[in-house]
Amino acid sequence: SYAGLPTVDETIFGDNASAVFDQVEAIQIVACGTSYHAGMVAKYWFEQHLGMPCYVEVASEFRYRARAKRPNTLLLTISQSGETADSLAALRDAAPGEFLASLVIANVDNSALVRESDLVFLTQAGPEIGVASTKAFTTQLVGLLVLLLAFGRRKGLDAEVQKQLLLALRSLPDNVEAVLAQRARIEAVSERFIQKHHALFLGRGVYYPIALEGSLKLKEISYIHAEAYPAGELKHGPLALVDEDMPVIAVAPNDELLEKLRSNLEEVRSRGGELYVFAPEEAGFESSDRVHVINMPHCDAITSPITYTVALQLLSYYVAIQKGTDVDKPRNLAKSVTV
Ligand code: F1P
Repeated sequence: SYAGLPTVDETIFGDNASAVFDQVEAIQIVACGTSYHAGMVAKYWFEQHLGMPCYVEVASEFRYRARAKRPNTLLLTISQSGETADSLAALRDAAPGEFLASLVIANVDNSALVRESDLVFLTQAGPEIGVASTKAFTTQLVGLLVLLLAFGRRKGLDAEVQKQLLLALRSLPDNVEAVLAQRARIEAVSERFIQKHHALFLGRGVYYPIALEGSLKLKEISYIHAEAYPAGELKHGPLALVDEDMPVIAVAPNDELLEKLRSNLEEVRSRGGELYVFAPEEAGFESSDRVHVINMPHCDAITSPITYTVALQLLSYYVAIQKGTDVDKPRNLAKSVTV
C-alpha cells in the first residue's frame, strides 16, 4: 500500500505540498531582477494553460504598498540566492492569513528564503559563478513548469498537454545544444555591438519577458544601455529612438504572433534600424546587410522561451567579451543583494 508515503508533490516541494496545492486558486509571485522576469513568464504560462490568475510584482514595490487580500492565493518567491533582501522582506511582510502558504523557487539550499518558506523547490543549478543570473533563470523556468504540471493535474489540464510538456522538457537539452552550436554566428554578430551605446529588444507574448531578460543581461555585463518592449508598443513611443545606430534584437519564434511581430520589424527597417532576428528557419526571415538572422532550432512551444534565453545570454556574453568588461563581476553589482 502507498498509504502514508509522500506524494510526488511532497517529494518535490516538501511536506504538506499536496494539501496546499489542492486549495490554490491563484498565485502571487514576488521577485527581483532576473527572477522577476521568470515570474513574468510564469504568468503567461499559468494563465494560458490553467486559467489560473497569476499576479507578478517586484519585491521592492510589493512590500511597500497596501494590498487587497486575494483568497486561496499561494505566495511564490523566486530567487537565485535565496537571500535577496527585498524578496525576503516581502515574504516577511505577508500578514497572517494573507496567503494560503508560501513557496520559494531558489538555487541555494538553507538560504533565508528557503528556511522561512513553507514549501521549497530547489533549482539545483549548481553555484552561479558570475554575478548575473544565467543558469539560475533557465532552471527557475523549468521549476515553474514542474509547478504548472502539479497544478495541471489538479485543474484538469488535458492529459495530452501534460504529456507534451514532459516530452518538451526531455528534448530541452538537445535544443540548448543546438543553440550552443550557433555560438560562432552569435559571436560574429556581437562584434557589431562594440561601438553601440543603446540597444532595443523586442518580443511578443511570453517572449516579451524573455526580451526583458535579454536586455537586462546586456546592461549587466556589457554596460550597453538596453530596453525591452512588447513589439506592439513600438508605435507608442520607442519608435522615435530607432535610427541607423540603433540595433534592434527581435525574439521571433514561429508562433501565432509571428505575423504581428514581422510587421513591427518592418516598421523598424523602414526607419533604418539594424535588425538581429533570433528565429527558426520556418519563420522565413532572410539575412541582408541590415538584417542579421540567427537560426534557432525548431522547439516545442512551451519550453521554447528557455531555449531563446540561452541564445540571448550568449549574445550578451560575446558582446561583453569583445568590449573587455568583466563578465563574471560586473561593476556596481553584487551576487546577493542583502541590503
Ligand atoms: C536578484 C538579482 C539578480 C541579478 C543580480 C542582482 O537575485 O536582481 O537577478 O542578476 O545578481 O540580484 P536573486 O533574488 O535571484 O538571488
